[in-house]
Amino acid sequence: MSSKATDRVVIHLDVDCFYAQSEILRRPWLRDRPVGVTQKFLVVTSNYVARQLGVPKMVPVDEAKRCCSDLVLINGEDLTPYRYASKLIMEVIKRFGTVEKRGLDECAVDVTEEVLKRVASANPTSFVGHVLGGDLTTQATQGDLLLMVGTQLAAEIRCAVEKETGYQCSCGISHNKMLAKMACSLNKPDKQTCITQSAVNDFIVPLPVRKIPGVGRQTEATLKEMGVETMGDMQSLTLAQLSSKFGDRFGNQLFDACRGHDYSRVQDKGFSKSLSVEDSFKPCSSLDQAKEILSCLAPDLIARLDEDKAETERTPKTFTVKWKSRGVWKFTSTSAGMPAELLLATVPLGRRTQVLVETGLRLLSQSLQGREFCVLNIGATNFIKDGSPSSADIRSFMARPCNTQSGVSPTQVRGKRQARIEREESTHISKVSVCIPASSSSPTEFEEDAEDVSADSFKYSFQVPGPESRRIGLENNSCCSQCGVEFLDERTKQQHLDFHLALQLQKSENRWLDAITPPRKKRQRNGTLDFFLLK
Ligand code: DCP
Ligand code: MG
Ligand code: MG
Repeated sequence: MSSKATDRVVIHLDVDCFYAQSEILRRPWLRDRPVGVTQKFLVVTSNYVARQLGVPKMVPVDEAKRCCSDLVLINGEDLTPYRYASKLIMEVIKRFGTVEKRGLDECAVDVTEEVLKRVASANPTSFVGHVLGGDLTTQATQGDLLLMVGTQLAAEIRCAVEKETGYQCSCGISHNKMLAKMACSLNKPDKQTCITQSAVNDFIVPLPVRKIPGVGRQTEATLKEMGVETMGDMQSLTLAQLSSKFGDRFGNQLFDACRGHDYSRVQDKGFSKSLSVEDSFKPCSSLDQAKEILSCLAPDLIARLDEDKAETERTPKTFTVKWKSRGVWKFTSTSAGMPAELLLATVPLGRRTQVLVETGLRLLSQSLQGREFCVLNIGATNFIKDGSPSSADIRSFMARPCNTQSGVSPTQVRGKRQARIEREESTHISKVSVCIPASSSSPTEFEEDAEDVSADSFKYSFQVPGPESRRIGLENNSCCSQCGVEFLDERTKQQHLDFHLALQLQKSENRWLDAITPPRKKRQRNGTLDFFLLK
């Protein structure tokens, strides 16, 4: 056995009956009663009292009620409290090592560093919790000693999580992510299990291949054709056989996995690359039904986008809609530029929902072409980090749409940049005038055609065709000429064009600053652009 296989300690944590615990923590009087959490017609999870009375996870509500007439059912369709709890729990766990989140209620933690420190200072002699691996008192290997300390740490983590958040969870401890996860589910709730290296093979041989991460129905079916149903069966296949069937990468992974090896590191993968919400329902094909479903999903996605924004300070650039038909495993995916209004917390929820539904319907009408669908997923992806001077300024610009009549007159503010946007009624051309005073001077009045780069202040102006000028014939001209984004209506069109206006403004200013600012001072230029919008 290579030392690489046993030199790390990984703990997998999974919260016990997560949604049910969350509901019970908010209603302590339900603690000893059987509780099921429902989404639509399903009990998605049940507490352990209910499980003992025969109500497992993921059963139809009717069936659950038949098993246990006393079952207290709580609607769990609003995921907000669970997401919040998840965040709190993960924060606690992060103190103990590198955390890889693997779902709302579970994660892997690499605790090797802390374990090595502790092993160096005191010789461990016993495990905490359940252990697979026979009598270790006489012949503990170096790997077993590491795992012993790992089990102590696991107990500490579980204790900290419960003390600080109220949630009980179970843990698996082993030398890699795959084994730790498998160990975790062996004893629940509020327990922990360690799989030592000497126990790995006996443990793994009878397991069905589906237990291997990445093995889904399709791979399972292919393996079955090859006469392989268990991990033990798979051990009889050569690396060449597996690679020729599944490709080098997956073939290698399978070859290792059926021997209990998993060399993938625990990685903090940061924030998820996409956010989405999903619903399944009876097959339907009409756009009216799609509209109804989209309207239900929209507030949830919007809430998640707002939460994500608050937590991660990033902005998604792409809006996605995916759907699939009954009996089909793969989603059909379609996407569009993220409508700016959808992301603005200052826009009323009703309006944001409307924008989302309209965008979703437009995508679906092109993609569905009358076909039936029974799962719909809407989401956001292509996140970019906020905080660069330009995006921050564009944000504030967009928060004050240009079509407001309540523009503020430019005031003589020392040291602040000012921009003035004037809409010419007759030509529908907007003129943007910018004045950037040097710190020693007050801004002077804007001048006609100012293009004067003086030492005291900088003034320039440029013209952009205003939204008004493009209003003529929206049907024929419903795409942005600058980036191709489609406009849904006049309002989104105007907002989008204002976005380009702000971008142009910022670019011009940056170009100028780059030209005139000595390198030492360049970094200081991320002040706020003040927009004084005149009509
Ligand atoms: N969940 C869901 N739909 C699924 C699977 C899970 O809504 N198909 C939700 C409900 C669970 C939560 O995710 O509470 C966590 O999933 P787990 O599989 O970890 O299940 P539990 O935490 O409920 O129970 P356990 O004690 O077995 O971990
Ligand atoms: Mg769980
Ligand atoms: Mg889980």
